[in-house]
Amino acid sequence: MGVVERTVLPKGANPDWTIPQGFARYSEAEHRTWTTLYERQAEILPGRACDAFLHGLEALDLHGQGIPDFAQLNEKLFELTGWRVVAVPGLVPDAVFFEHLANRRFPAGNFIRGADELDYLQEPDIFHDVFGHVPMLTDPVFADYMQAYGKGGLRALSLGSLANLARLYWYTVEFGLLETSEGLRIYGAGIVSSRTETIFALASESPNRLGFDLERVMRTLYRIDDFQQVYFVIPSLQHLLDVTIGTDFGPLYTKISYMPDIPIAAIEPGDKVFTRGTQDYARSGGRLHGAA
Ligand code: HBI
Ligand code: FE
Repeated sequence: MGVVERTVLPKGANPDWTIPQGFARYSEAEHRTWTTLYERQAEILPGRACDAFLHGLEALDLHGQGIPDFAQLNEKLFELTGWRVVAVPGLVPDAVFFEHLANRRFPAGNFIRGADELDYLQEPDIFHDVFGHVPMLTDPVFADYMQAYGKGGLRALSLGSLANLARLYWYTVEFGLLETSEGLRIYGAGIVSSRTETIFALASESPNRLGFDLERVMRTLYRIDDFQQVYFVIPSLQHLLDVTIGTDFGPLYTKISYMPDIPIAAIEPGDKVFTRGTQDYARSGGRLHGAA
């Protein structure tokens, strides 16, 4: 995730960093912020988000009347795929994060962004985590993928190859696109929870859009401070699961450790190119220069 992760267990947190959600403590203003963010996304996601995401949103009844109560949310989510959302104070150490995923628990920040920073925040808040990530966990294939990713993360930590695996998370779970018969659709949480990047990721001529390849993605650098300069496209959620389950990551980590990282905007000879981007947005200075 790139932002500075806390390493000292916060006061009052459990050893696995979970805390009570504190649902009763949310103010009217915080509930209103959720509803505002939800309504903005609900308006633009049909035709842009993939079916699995839209079905998940419906199934979990994240209707937008304020911040969801995890207790109610978990009854529906657990019924569907055995996943639960657990409240945490923010970013948790990688080992803690992977341990939760490996056990079908999704760690979600319990705080929500301020009304003055609706469009962009560095650290994931409850809207990014719950609206962005949780609907996809209602899809059985993606639910299996996220658990496999968690198990892989624990292994990557033991092999010292976390950076490569973090790129896989970044270019799929956070910023992934899916190829469908109606065109490209969004499944990445970082895109689907952002009004501006939801538009940019599918419509802008600036970024590259390339076919997903596990080794390619794990060698590709990423940025955390602005829209992505490349999006990777999977042919199906099943493909992502099959590739992750079917790969022995040990030898792959070793192989790519001898290879150079791939620059963010590069197009490599073996790439399947959906969009050869102009990179105009990044070149013009991106978010910091008001371009979009
Ligand atoms: N902690 N709460 C939380 N949410 C994340 O998405 C998260 C995290 N810790 C580490 C992390 N993500 C990434 O660094 C790993 O996916 C690599
Ligand atoms: Fe996220």
